[in-house]
Amino acid sequence: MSQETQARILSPDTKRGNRIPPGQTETKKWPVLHHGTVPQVDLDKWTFKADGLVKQSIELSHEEFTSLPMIEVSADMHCVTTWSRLDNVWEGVSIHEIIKRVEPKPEAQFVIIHAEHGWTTNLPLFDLVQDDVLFAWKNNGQDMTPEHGWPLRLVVPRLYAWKSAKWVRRIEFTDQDKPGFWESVGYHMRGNPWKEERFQNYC
Ligand SMILES: Nc1nc2c(c(=O)[nH]1)N[C@H]1C(S)=C(S)[C@@H](COP(=O)(O)O)O[C@H]1N2
Ligand SMILES: [Mo]
Repeated sequence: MSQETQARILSPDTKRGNRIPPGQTETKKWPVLHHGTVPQVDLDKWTFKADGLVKQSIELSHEEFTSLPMIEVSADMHCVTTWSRLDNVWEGVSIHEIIKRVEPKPEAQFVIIHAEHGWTTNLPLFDLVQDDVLFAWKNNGQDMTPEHGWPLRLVVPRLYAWKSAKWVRRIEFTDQDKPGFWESVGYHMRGNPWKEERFQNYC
């Protein structure tokens, strides 16, 4: 069973006077966007792993993961295809719960997020360890549908939403910034919507 919510966090970007980043348009709907098909997930076989350059790798069952302390984060969501959906309330497990269990080594400056079907995305460790980053299975009071990433999705509110991996299964801590799925076809290695970091600049 899930724990009671331990903390309510407001993503700092929700306090901006103008909450819509340059080139974005607000949508009230919640579009579904991803590469490939929605995975069929068997919760009995599902595991969450955190490994790589860490002091202690972990592997958790679905029951173990959803028994970790929960937080609630209010945050905006910005897709690089130009839609922004404001005021999402996400519920799940803070990134800090994972970080304190694995203890990344000092050389681990980047992470690769691994999702079902081998889909990946990369980001700097700095952006992952912010207080508004969580692994969520609820949005606005309800369990997410499989289309939106159930049973578990990463939410990194301050970067473009392609970093918020749906169907996440593993975090790999690395010392090199290796491009993930979209990054390897030209999307930005960081993806800050306020700087319009949509694509890499190739020389
Ligand atoms: N596993 C996986 N996660 C993914 C994607 C994907 O292709 N595969 N697409 C990303 C993109 S581009 C966006 S905008 C958001 C969309 O989330 P939503 O469908 O819940 O709105 O999921 C992100 N997470
Ligand atoms: Mo996106």
